[in-house]
Amino acid sequence: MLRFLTAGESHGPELAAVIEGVPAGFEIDLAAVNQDLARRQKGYGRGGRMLIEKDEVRPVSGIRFGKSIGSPITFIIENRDFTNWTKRMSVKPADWEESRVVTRPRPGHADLAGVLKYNLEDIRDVLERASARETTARVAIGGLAKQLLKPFGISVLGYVVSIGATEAKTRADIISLEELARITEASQVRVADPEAERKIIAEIDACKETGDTLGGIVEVVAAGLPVGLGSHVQWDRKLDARLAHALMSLQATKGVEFGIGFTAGRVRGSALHDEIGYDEKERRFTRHSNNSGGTEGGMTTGEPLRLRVAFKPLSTLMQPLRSVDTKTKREAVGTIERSDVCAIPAAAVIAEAVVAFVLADAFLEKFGGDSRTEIERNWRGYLEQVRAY
Ligand code: EPS
Repeated sequence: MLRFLTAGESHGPELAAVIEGVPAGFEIDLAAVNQDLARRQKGYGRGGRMLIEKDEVRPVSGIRFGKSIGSPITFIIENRDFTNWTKRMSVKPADWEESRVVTRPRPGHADLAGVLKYNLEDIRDVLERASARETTARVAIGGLAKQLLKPFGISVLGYVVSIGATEAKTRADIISLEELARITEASQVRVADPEAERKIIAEIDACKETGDTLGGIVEVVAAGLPVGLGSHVQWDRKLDARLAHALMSLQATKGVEFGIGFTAGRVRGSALHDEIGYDEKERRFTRHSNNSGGTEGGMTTGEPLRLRVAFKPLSTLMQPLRSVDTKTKREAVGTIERSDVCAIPAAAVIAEAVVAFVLADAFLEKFGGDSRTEIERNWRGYLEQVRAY
């Protein structure tokens, strides 16, 4: 239903995103999209690049007078850093310089597999696109997706659970997503736990000192979902599978888990499954727990969606690991590129965006129509059908 493509190199002139399948009649708040882009730029542990960039979308199609018109929406985002890279990222053959060619692949990066696969001499041809700079476009797309969900009472939030070995309290006592959003937004590392925040900042400083990097785990929660998004009938329609696919496509992702995740493989069924109840007043089925993370049979249960994503530490180390020069085949160390020590606070915003996109896609699939009015009619009718069941 909803699909997108992104394009652009990290140090090229611009990034682009084309989003197809946005129905007509949705108010598009560009300031909210830009706010998400600003959230992605924040976070303790970022390198010098974020001081150069000020990410903002330039919409060039699909929106008129503040509303979607049903045609593809295109966002352009400028790479301000390009002015420092005009020669190195030039499209002109005459600008090629042998001394600029990158030949020392970084362990953990797309560098080596990329040059071998595409038969390229310069690792830069691979690293520019493999770069997590691309996630800027995905956050803009997610920002748009959130605006398709918001009128139907669906909200999505990403925050940090752990960085390195330090785990933050997840604050199960905070029940409203708005409150959790406010608290994690105020944190330099997007956690809801000041004690953990202090430890994490100290750990990031220690890693910076030794030229090392840090990974972490983020959690995404979505509230307000109706029962029945996704489907049990076919492998590629299962919502959790679609979410895992989208999340695993993020740079540096190593794992995704739903609800209690891998722990599900270590406990008995009686301790795991979420027992069912019924609220007579509200006329709705309820659950006594949410260990599933809000999906069963590849469909939403109507409980909040809760998932976690593990990201490995960044592969650009200022104290580089052993590698081999692809030209000389002699032992060398990985290339040093300017980079971040830790990008996990940004990863939380990115994972949130990716989840919002998949949910918007599943929502449109269920209630599909060409206009907001049509979707709203289908949505109301379905909610009444479920209540009357
Ligand atoms: C990245 C390397 C760094 C990061 C970049 C991702 O860029 P640079 O080499 O220009 O300093 O800052 O992330 C972003 C630019 C961004 O917007 O998130 C990498 O190699 O993946």
